[in-house]
Amino acid sequence: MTPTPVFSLSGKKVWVAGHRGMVGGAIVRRLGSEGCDLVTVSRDQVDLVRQSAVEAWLASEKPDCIFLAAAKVGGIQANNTKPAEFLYENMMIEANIIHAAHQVGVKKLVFLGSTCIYPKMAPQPIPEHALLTGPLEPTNEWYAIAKIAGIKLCQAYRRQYGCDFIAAQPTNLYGPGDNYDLESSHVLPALLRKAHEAKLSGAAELVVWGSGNPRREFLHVDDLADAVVHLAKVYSDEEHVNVGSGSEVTIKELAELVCATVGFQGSLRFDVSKPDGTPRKLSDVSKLHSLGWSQARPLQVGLTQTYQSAFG
Ligand code: GFB
Repeated sequence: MTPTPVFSLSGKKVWVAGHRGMVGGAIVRRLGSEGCDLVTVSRDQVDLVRQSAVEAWLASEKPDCIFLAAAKVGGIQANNTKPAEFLYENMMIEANIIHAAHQVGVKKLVFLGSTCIYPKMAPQPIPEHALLTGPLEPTNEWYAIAKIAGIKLCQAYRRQYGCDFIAAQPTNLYGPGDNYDLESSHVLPALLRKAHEAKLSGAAELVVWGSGNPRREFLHVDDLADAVVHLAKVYSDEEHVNVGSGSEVTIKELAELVCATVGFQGSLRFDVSKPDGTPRKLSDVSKLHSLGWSQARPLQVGLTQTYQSAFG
């Protein structure tokens, strides 16, 4: 059963922070059917890491609602090798926006986190209350700490000032607008590109980082956008909400699925000099389902759409 809406987007001024990114871009597309007045701003105009720039922008625009999708993001290698950038930029962006949103009286803010906020050895599927119950996965603890701070900022501003700020935790995402750079990307776009290029060059094998044993859950970014717009309308509480598909595959299974989708018939070679990262992170999505959202498309469907739009 869909809960009664607590916030209407219709006719509201809505700022999507991070609209050039994969997530922000998907939220902009999704908001196209909500009848709201959408505003965006480029990095050249407002550097979100600078507090004075963010305060001036929000004081002049005074949006009713913000989707906070702006972030420094990357795959396992980028996270592992640029800890300062991932910690500093993400903390600054979210602190600047959340504090200024409170100052100008923003009525609803949706903060986007990540499932890497959970302990490395969290129970599976991971319930929301597993947050801060154990040590983090070292390859992405910098990003995770920043995202945990973002959740806590939403909670603190709600407690102290009564702000209707909520947090959603997306699982591993893919889809239009993804990063296909092999050093800094996530696994799914990396494997799509590697398989495509291997097919074109007639290569005999494709290199997969790590052992292939870690398990990951994947959600198409348009499904994520639909879920967070739904949460903006129906959810208003302190606890963050997991947003995932509820199903997982091993990296080896993902690589096989990608090869079948692309039509690459060579073999897989596992490069164990590369890190595996967290062994498993499957979201417990029962809270999201109880709030009336469970529309995730199957991985095979989303993978085929993504391959066709990126390389077709
Ligand atoms: O997607 P990914 O980079 O990030 O890697 P995480 C997931 C798994 O895929 C790891 C393996 O076990 C990688 O070793 N993998 C195999 C590959 N081949 C490749 C490849 O060619 N490229 C990449 N990138 N991986 C990220 C976090 O963790 O998840 C972020 O670092 C964020 O902070 C994001 O939370 C959602 O899933 O390990």
